[in-house]
Amino acid sequence: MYTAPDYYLVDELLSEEHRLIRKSVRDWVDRSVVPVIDGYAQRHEFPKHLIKEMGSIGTFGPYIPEKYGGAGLDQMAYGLIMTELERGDSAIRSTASVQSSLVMYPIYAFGNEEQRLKFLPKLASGEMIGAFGLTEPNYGSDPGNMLTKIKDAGDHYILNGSKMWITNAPIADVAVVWAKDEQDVVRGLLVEKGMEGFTAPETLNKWSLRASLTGELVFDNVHIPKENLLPNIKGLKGPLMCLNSARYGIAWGAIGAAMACYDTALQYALERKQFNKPVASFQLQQKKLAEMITEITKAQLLAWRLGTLRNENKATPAQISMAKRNNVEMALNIARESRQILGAMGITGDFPIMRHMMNLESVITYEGTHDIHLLITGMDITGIPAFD
Ligand code: TGC
Ligand code: FAD
Repeated sequence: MYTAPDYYLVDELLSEEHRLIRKSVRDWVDRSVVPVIDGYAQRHEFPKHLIKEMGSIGTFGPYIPEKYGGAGLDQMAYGLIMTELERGDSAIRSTASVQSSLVMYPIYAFGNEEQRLKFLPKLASGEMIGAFGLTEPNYGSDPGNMLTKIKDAGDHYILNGSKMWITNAPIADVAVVWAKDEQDVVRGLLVEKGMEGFTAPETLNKWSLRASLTGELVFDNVHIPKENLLPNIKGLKGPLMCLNSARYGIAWGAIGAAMACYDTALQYALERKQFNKPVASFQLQQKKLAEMITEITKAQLLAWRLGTLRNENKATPAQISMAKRNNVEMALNIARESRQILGAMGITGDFPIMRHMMNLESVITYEGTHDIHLLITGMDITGIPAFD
């Protein structure tokens, strides 16, 4: 039975509505994700059947207005949902992050009313799946140098190029794709499944996020109708604004993975006996557990404060970078320490720790690597960009 760590009574900082939302997602994760997710990860398979359920419990676009199928919730609710989903598996949270922050958000924020009405309700319900194409084979941390291009051909654009490492690409009905126009300005496009010249092959043999689908987006002279251009954004700040929202969600999500590992390790250490004593009675193991709960508590407070700043529209991108970087590293360290507390049992799929640890190796790289977020903090405090 899972017990959510709350050492500093952070729950008291939440509203009754927040706690109810969290409970409904927590119950769903216990019912629908926890019992099956190890099998999907072992088989390197995405649990596609969960998508509609995720839509029905409101995990897609929770902060998008109800008019467009969202739940009209605040940023704190979004964060709490992400924590619960990632307690199940980072793949499940990834799907919700991409759908909410990287697909629904840009359509809502940068799209016109027709685009909003056409896509958002179906994305909210899970009837449609979205993907976000920014990273390219040769440009990951440095998306500003992207090679994917659009050319104006009168009543349509012609799109050429490719994107790599794209979550949900192989099953996406619509992809928000970032490409440069003939003036070298980054623009956002809605590329739909079935458009001629558009393919999305799967990326196989991953050791991380095995229950998530990853793929490429390949564009070979794809004709994009002009009405599929996102009209209200120009420049690299468009995709980066989407990343602010997704990185914020990851800062909360990583806490869920850390909590699952800590809770598993604590229970195991209390039950497992060596030298006629519970493993939890040894000082070395208590040090590990005590440090874990300390780090989880700090991460919770960071996320909570960031949530209040987001609700007040005051959170800066650099503050979000700090929380994403800190909380993902915290979760990865806790996964590694927890794994050791379980000894050999820690490497099996009977416990969630190894799966979380391997997933977090992607989480620490995507949405901006650990290094890039440090450089963003460095630039923020010194005023000097050290990227190039
Ligand atoms: P730079 O010149 O600094 O900025 C270009 C323009 O963007 C503005 N800007 C931002 N705007 C909003 N939010 C932010 N976070 C912003 N950061 C920068 C900036 O003010 C400027 O605006 P303007 O009006 O002056 O043009 O850009 P740069 O080329 O030097 O790059 C800066 C850098 C390295 C920080 C940035 O490019 C970066 O963050 N790189 C990391 C790339 C990244 O995070 N990729 C993620 C791909 S998506 C993904 O991983 C999804 S995983 C999903 C899942 O499965 O969960
Ligand atoms: P690179 O940019 O090549 O970096 C390699 C190394 O160099 C890193 O350690 C990096 O920190 C370091 N480095 C780079 N630049 C600097 C610098 N200036 N100073 C110091 N060190 C530097 N992208 C999408 O667009 N959409 C998605 O849905 C998506 N999903 C993903 C899913 C998974 C499972 C994974 C693993 C990735 C996904 N990505 C996605 C891509 C992800 O965002 C990129 O992998 C990430 O931004 C890093 O780019 P890269 O892998 O090309 O590494």
